[in-house]
Amino acid sequence: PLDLGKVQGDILAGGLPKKTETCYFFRINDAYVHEFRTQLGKLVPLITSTAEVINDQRKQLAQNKKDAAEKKITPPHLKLSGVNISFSTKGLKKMGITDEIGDAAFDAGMLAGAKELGDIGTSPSNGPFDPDWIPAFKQEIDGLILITGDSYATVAEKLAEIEKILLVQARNPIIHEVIRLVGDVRSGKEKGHEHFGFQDGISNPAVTDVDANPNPGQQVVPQGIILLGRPGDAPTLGTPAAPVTRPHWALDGSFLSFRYLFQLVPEFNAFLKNNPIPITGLTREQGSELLGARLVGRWKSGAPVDLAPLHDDPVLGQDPLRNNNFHYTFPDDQQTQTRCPFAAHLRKTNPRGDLDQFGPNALPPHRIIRSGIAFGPEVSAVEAASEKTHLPRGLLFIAYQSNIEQGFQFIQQSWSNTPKFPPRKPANEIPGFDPIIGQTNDDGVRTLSGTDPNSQTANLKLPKQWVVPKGGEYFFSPSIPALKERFAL
Ligand code: N7H
Repeated sequence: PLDLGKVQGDILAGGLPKKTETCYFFRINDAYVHEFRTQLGKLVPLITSTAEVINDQRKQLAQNKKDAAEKKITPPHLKLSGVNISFSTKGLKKMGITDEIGDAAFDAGMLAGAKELGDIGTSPSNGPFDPDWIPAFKQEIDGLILITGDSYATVAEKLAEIEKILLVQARNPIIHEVIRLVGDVRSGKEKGHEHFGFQDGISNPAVTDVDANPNPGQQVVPQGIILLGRPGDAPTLGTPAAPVTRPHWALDGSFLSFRYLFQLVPEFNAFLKNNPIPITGLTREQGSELLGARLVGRWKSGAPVDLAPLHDDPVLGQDPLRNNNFHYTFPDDQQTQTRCPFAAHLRKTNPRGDLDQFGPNALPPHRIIRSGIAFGPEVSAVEAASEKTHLPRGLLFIAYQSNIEQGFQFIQQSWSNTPKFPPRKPANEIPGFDPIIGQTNDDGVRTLSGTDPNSQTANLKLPKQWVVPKGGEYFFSPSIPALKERFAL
């Protein structure tokens, strides 16, 4: 049976505790690969397991109860932190770990697949597609260390310990920092909301025998959808007749898809302002708010439009017993877009009942566990007034899955970027692009249909992008025993 003490802590059960998170991308110094592997053994005790995460969650709950009982106005927060480590295909090769892991997308790396992901870029006649990414993500990145915590001080302390072990400040450092990205949970009433203003982190699948009490409507997936080597895991290489078997050290690891996504918030807000949905009884402002909700599939509070089609319902948005209990199967939603556009971000990335016609096994392989965090400052008064982004902000997107082609890559390419998806719709109806992350790097224009419930076949023309990918990579997050016994020397 699965031992949660062996699985890295960001993957399951809600992930590492994070008010702030540092993503530290590194390259192993070519001359010190052996030293890296010996020092890795000293790093392992710092790695946080899922069992520790669950324990910390219990502590936090108990503390909250105590604070409430003592009526503390500003309770002292618990000092919580977490560390995880993962490796790119380049990192594994560099360490001499060359067994076939069984995932073609991982082996190729994200840069090689950027064109197929729809990222914007140029195609020089004499070379490969060159996406508009920042230079750091076009360099060799061997690994990613995630450091999370309740404060910058806690993260800085942990990072200093790690840098000491890897001699980062020494004359001959064992690793080089390629880039460091810092994400922060937004504050005040925007806590837990991403930068467009919507509550995030509501819907992740539950995992068999890990999440004991799934919420109503929350899909339960076999462990192998997220963890390699567990029931339900299916490598992408090999054939059904001759399947690839994972190396023993892959057991209980997971692939981490990282995307550095900028969000054009003032531009998004201006579009909503200029295109309110005209509904009798709604003000222009309410019409704009409704458009935002129908593009995402949830209101800013988290309330799903499938359950709250015309007005936000913040109580529903915050109620875990109800806010995932919908399937796009109301009679007025199966063949129409009365409640939710077919191409809304939520419906594209988890079509729920739209795939019922293909049986119960159609959806689970495409579920991922999202564990990202917002980065960048709040929109300034100048940006809001000029309706133009000046300061970088967005999402450090992290998703876990056992199969990248079926997980992140499939959702982005075959669903969000594919106008004819999802399939349950009237003949000839084209749902269009996922308005949040759907993208195309040919000259195509992005549209989606059904934003206006009273004019469902009308197509709304969208700007080229509101979410701009600036980099990313695929990593493998090994089990803690694998780190000790196979990766460290
Ligand atoms: Fe998305 N957003 O603010 O619009 N996402 N997402 N996402 N996303 C979700 O239900 C957002 C991105 C998924 O189970 C919510 O937990 C933004 C990528 C999936 O019903 C919101 C960005 C991919 C779900 C957003 C972004 C996905 C989901 C509602 C980029 C995969 C669960 C919160 C900057 C390729 C769907 C919730 C379900 C939910 C937003 C990226 C996938 C508000 C701004 C790249 C599977």
